[in-house]
Amino acid sequence: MADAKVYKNFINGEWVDSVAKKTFENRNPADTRELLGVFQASNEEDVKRAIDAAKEAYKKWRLVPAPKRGEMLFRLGETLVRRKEDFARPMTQEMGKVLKETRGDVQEAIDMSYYMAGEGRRQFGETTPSELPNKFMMSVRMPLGVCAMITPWNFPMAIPSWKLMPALVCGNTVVFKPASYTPLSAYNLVKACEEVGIPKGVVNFVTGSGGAVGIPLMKSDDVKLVTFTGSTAVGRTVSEVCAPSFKHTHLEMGGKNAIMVMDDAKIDLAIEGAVWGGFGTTGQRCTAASRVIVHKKVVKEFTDKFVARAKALKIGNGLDPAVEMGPSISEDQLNTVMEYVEIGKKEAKLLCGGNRMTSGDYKHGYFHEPTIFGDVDPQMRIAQEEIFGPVVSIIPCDSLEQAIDINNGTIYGLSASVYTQDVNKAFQAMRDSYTGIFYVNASTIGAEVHLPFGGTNHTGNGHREAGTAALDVFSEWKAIYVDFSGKLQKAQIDDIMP
Ligand code: UN1
Repeated sequence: MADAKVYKNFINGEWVDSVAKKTFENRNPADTRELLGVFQASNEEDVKRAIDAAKEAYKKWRLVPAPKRGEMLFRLGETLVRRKEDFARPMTQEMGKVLKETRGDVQEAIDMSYYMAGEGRRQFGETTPSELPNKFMMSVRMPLGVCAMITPWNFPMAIPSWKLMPALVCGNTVVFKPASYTPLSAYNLVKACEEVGIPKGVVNFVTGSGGAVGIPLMKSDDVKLVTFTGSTAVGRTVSEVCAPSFKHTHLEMGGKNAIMVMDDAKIDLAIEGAVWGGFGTTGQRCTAASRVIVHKKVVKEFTDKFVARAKALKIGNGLDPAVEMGPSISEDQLNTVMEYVEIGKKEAKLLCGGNRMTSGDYKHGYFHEPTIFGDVDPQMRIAQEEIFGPVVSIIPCDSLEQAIDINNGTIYGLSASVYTQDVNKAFQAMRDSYTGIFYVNASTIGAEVHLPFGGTNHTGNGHREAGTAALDVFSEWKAIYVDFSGKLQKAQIDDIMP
């Protein structure tokens, strides 16, 4: 601990210690002997200072022309491109996912920077004819003010960027509380904002727990919007704490996503998708494919090949280029995985995996074998509840209609996919799956930044991030009427027909 780097909060353009001078450690989940840094365990007073700074900075930032704000985001994108490798490696160290994936995570932040930079010159409103003569009508987007961002550890730079870039281009200022497991990637993003000259107070960064930092953000009258990505349980708290003041909330929560494999599917392709969707990011994506619904005619072939692939996956430290799957993020998360494996063993048939890995170097990390259950009934707990780990359930089905019913039969609705060669079936599945994202002949993961991202039911609260949909979260519409007739005109009342 003596020589670990100490990282500070960023408030009003200054790097500062937390008021209480308390800190917490950031360790590598693949090898907990490795201490990556020490971060500020902030409290309500730190939060207040950050909000005050953001409120003050908002006065000027909202008046900076949007194309100029966009240019700053473009420069931020350029910086992230240059530093991609510098940011991907520490992300693998603090989060555990393999280097290819952390490069992708930084890339998603780059994509979002460039995309939202362009919105600096769009943010289109509408003009429309008035029912009265000599009257002009238009709608414009206006910023909200101070936005609080509470972000998860599974996409330590990508998800913050989904929130930060649209918030900034719309003219808001932000207080950013990152997940305590991945504060280093968040720090790197904020540092890049500082480097490209985003004015002081526009982006503030406060690390610490949900209780000490998150709750005061949600309760502050000066915060206009809380944007949160994380578990459905915490999302409910955000919703409840923000409700009394009618604060805007944007919530992205759990998923229990399914791949549907029809009897005419290209089975090997579907297996590639199931391996990537189920075990990529160690199953720790809200878009992970934790259910595979397979037509009975092909379920045996699919299962045999899928299990063989899972058993062959190379597990380890994500910095090793040969490794395909890293650890779980924490002891707690690993315990959750192991509890669900125990539940699964009672409910269904364990086909492979099922154990924590403790031999050799594994014993210093939170590693778990890729695990597959077969003959799973759609109502079983392992098929209903989000596990957020490398555990996949195979659910046999008789038809596309039944597969779609099973797909729709959870409390979530983020992402789903179908593998079929029949265009009619593909369109039917696209239409009838009640999810925010749908794929044909691809896995449940791989959303790009320029289409809306989010889900139905308990996955979200009706909002979407990314794409132009994000602008609807981070701005409010203002309808403007300009009467240049020089006289009182009454809408809905004056009869102007000759
Ligand atoms: C998440 O799962 O939390 O589509 C985000 C994907 C990624 C983003 C995932 N582009 O899987």
